[in-house]
Amino acid sequence: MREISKETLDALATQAIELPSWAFGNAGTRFKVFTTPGTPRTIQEKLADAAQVNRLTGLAPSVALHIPWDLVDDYTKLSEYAQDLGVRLGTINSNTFQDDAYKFGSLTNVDPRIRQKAIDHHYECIDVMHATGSEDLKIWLPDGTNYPGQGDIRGRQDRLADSLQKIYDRLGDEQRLVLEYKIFEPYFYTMDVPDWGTSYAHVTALGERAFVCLDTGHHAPSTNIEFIVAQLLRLGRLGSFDFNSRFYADDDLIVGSADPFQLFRILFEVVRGGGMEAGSPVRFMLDQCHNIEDKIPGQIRSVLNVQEMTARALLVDQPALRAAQDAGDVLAANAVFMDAFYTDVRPALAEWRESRGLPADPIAAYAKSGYAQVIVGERVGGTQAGWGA
Ligand code: LRH
Ligand code: MN
Ligand code: MN
Repeated sequence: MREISKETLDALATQAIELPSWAFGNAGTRFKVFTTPGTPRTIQEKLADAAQVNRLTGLAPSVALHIPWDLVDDYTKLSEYAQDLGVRLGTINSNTFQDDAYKFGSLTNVDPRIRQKAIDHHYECIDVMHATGSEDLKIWLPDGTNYPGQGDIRGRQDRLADSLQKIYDRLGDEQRLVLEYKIFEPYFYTMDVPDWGTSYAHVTALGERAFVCLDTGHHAPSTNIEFIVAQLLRLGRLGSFDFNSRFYADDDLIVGSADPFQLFRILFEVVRGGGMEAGSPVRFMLDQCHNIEDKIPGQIRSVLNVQEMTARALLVDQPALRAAQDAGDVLAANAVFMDAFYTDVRPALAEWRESRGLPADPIAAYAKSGYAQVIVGERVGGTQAGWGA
């Protein structure tokens, strides 16, 4: 068993995991969306719930917004509201997947007026970022085709490059563009940004402040995600993670629930590639939906899963690993790696949390806090937020 060193705890103390505002609404599947009593009706209520996660874990100081799901008149005021709750507004996610105009594409559309409409939407997102002080504009592009021959694959890439450049050029000096990829869905033959290579090609063409976003649910089954992490870190273009778990497709389940070992392997490459170091461009975010489980404890469980696997990744004895690798000692190298993975860090982390004035068991503390009962009592009337509002 390896001890958790002071350096490991210091590294963990700097970890921040952004929460998605949409995780607090009723969402999770294209089939039955089960409602939960106490679900937020407004972005302010979503922020209040997110603040509970941060208060109990110390791990989630910011909340990502989706525009227009989280539309308000005054984002400066919303930002102040968040600050009063002890959190801040983070990544602004654009949305071109709910508008009739985008049936045949948004930033890739053959019609220049529709492309301009999509570009203008991103300009509005950048305005929001100026008001909120957000650093990242995240673009997940829903564009694609369903049938061979339906669209000109090459032409769509050319139009995409042109649209992205117009958006990138509008960013402030401190702002970044993060381009998320996804293998399929909503289209099933081609997606215009289906993989990390396509995202990488576009972001490198744009400039230094453009990065790739890796959503862990957006790959073909059995893709070696940690390899992609290592490569993007090596190239200096890994901008952010959307963490979640999947068994089949884009399942958006609690991160680390389906395959904790994969999360460990990913976080090991993050550590190995300097992604935990000060000044690293890598940001952690959750992108999850909670359909059958309670949302606030679901988010608490998620950030703790990331923290626990990061602790295990930091525990890998890197000099011993390197020595075994260099000596060609396959089994010794694997043993060093597995030793860290099998180390139960939970008791040590619970103690450490208490030493920092946090509850040893944040999920139990949430259950005891009575917050769930308060929001169930208070949030009556109005319309509960769902995926999309
Ligand atoms: C697309 C996606 C993307 C969206 C979010 C709601 O599947 O992962 O990040 O913004 O879901
Ligand atoms: Mn995502
Ligand atoms: Mn997704």
